[in-house]
Amino acid sequence: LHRIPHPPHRLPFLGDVIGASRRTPLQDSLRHAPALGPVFRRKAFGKEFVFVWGARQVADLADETRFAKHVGLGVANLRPVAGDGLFTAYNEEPNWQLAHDVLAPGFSREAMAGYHPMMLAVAGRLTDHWDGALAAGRPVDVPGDMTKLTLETIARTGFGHDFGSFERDRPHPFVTAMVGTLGYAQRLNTVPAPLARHLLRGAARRNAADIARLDATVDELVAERRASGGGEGDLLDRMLATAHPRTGERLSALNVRRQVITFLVAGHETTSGALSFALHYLSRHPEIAARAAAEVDAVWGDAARPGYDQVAKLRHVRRILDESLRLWPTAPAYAREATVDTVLAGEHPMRRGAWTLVLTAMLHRDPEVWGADAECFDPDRFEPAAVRTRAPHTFKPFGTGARACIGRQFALHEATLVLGLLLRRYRLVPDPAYRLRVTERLTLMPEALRLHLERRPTGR
Ligand code: MNH
Repeated sequence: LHRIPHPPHRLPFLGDVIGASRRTPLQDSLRHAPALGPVFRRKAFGKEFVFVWGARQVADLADETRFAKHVGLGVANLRPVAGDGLFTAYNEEPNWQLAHDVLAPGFSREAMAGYHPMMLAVAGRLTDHWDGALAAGRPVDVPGDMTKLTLETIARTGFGHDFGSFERDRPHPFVTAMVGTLGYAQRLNTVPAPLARHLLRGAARRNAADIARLDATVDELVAERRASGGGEGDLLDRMLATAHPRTGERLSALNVRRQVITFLVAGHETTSGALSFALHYLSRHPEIAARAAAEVDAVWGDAARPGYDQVAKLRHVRRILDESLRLWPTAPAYAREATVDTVLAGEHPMRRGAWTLVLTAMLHRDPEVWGADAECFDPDRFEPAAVRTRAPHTFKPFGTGARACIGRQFALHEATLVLGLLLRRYRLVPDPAYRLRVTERLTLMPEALRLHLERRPTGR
């Protein structure tokens, strides 16, 4: 460990806190990374972590015979919220494999095609809302509206539930509680453990109230479904009624509660951020937006309701999403632990159980992988020919291995569909004074992003 570089000016006890901010721990790490190199450590607020972002080292960490997901830091802090739900379960917890096997068919191609009409309907609520803003000459609140959209999408497709997000002036209490628990989980990382109980006493009380609110929302939604008897064939039906194909085992009532919270949170916050960053970049690159809009016109024609198969054909729109997730992977890091005594990338000895954080956001900006213009937005990096020549494991917005994102196709279908609809209908006009600032609450979101809209004359 002592051979791994760390920032200069380390203070006794407090560590590397000079220039560190509790509100932006990830962006601080990005600032330190280039000078410290592909493997470095930071000590702040009583804790020391090792970060990895070099392509060679990240590729080695993807070896599932020696490494696995580590439930630590932000993820571990969410255990009181999400328990042994899929995202926060320990690898060896039996409910992980059980829930994974029961829920995986809910993300098959057929299942996704089944969600498509509902996704379209929710997107229609968004364009109604945006048409209203356009008519009134008001700018739209991009992150706020994308959060409404993605929450409604996962709630309706997965659970047959309507939060009424677009009818509300203020976020649904479920969203406020969720934002509260994510923020709290992040703050726990920035307070030395022995002091946390004292420093965060008030916040801990609010967090308990937030968790109670999440539980109550979910219990209500489950009770509704039990009363109606199901038959929707959605995620909730699978959770309540599907037995494991081999063992016949079912999810317990308590575990169902954990899974519903997990999917409602994991299923919308990151997709909302991805869409928001994409819309920011599109507003700043009108030539890229025009090219993508032309693709939508060509592929969709003037079909009022694009079909499921017409979404994956938007290759350029999809590359815009990939490029946004490269610069701002909205889940900006993931943790890996050694499952055997081993040596990372032939250099760093790790004992079984030792762990490290993969800084995806930095991996995605490594000039050795992405070139000298790595900081620039350029969707052509994801042209097939360019992808083929890049080393494997250099683009990891959805994590890696057995514990990688189960909702990847869901998110990409939803986001491509929505970007397609928006690009076809509107021209996005940025506020020239806006400078991108990024809010961190475990996930990333562009702060206070507002855009003006114009109707595209040819667009539907
Ligand atoms: Mn998602 C795991 C990123 C959308 C449900 N997700 C992960 C991981 C990353 C991730 C990274 C791995 C974390 C880790 O290793 O600790 N997820 C994203 C991003 C988007 C996203 C960037 C959108 C863009 N995720 C979604 C959607 C859903 C979802 C949509 C559900 C509908 N994700 C999950 C679940 C897990 C997960 C569940 C945990 C999977 C497991 O461990 O088995």
